[in-house]
Amino acid sequence: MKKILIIGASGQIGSELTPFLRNIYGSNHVVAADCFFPLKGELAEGGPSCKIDATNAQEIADAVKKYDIDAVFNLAAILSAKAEESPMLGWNIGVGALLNCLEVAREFNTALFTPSSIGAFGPETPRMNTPQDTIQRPKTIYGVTKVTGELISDYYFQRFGVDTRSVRYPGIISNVTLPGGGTTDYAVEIYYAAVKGEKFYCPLQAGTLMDMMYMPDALDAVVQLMEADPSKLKHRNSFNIASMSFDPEMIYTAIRKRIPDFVMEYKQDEVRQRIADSWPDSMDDTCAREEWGWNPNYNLETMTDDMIKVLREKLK
Ligand code: VAH
Repeated sequence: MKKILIIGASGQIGSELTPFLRNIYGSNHVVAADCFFPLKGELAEGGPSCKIDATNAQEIADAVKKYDIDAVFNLAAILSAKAEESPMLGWNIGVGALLNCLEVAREFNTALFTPSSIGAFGPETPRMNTPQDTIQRPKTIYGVTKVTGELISDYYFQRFGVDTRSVRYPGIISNVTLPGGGTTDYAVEIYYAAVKGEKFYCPLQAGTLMDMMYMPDALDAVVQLMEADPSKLKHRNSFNIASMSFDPEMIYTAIRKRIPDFVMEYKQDEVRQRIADSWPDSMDDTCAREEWGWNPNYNLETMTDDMIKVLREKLK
């Protein structure tokens, strides 16, 4: 990869992936794009940026030509809980933007990364040690867009040779952008409440296990996969990747070890609970480890140390 375009740069992943890739590939080699424009802070000041509405294929094509792009990161999506409020918006962004990116990648011979998610699985999927290749019948529009995305991206690879690659992200925990309508976002909100000294009302019930991942590992995964030797890839869209699995009680306990007076109560959110109950408890990521060397660094304890340290600095 030499010249990279990040679509959806101001989202949860994009806002950290952009500076991360600029550090590796050079500030002027990573173009940050979003429909919310102008961008702010480091996204705008740290390198080139442009306005792209990912549902407009011409805007994507114009940027690929203007900046001589050889790799596109399509991060445009409406997250799971929010998409249930507007299913057609979830579909139009999740699939419409991807189809535009696939056509541009085919025409201009760029590589294309589009994240999938544990949301691509459903209640019929084996919950523990979810296999790489298994049944996928998600019950959310978000999950339907992710399965569609995986299938159409594999098709563009097989039919047109487009270099499409993807990972099934667990819930990503980060300390830069505030949560945006995801089912796993309670695991971000809880740290903010704890550091601010506020009681936290958890929207999911005890025992709701889900795969989770700290943002630094999520960023490493993207570069490792996109830089992987294509001849070693038996899969492409999309790899299971996992690092930790926890429920609300486990993260609450980890935080109270560091902030003993932190209090959490349960206040169930029906929509998020229904979604979380349909997702795996833990995924098997052997294929990612064997095919491109996936190997996460963070666990619940080390992530909690870092989240509290960074948020104490950020919120003081
Ligand atoms: C969501 N954070 O909750 C996203 C993610 C695995 C979950 O896709 O919708």
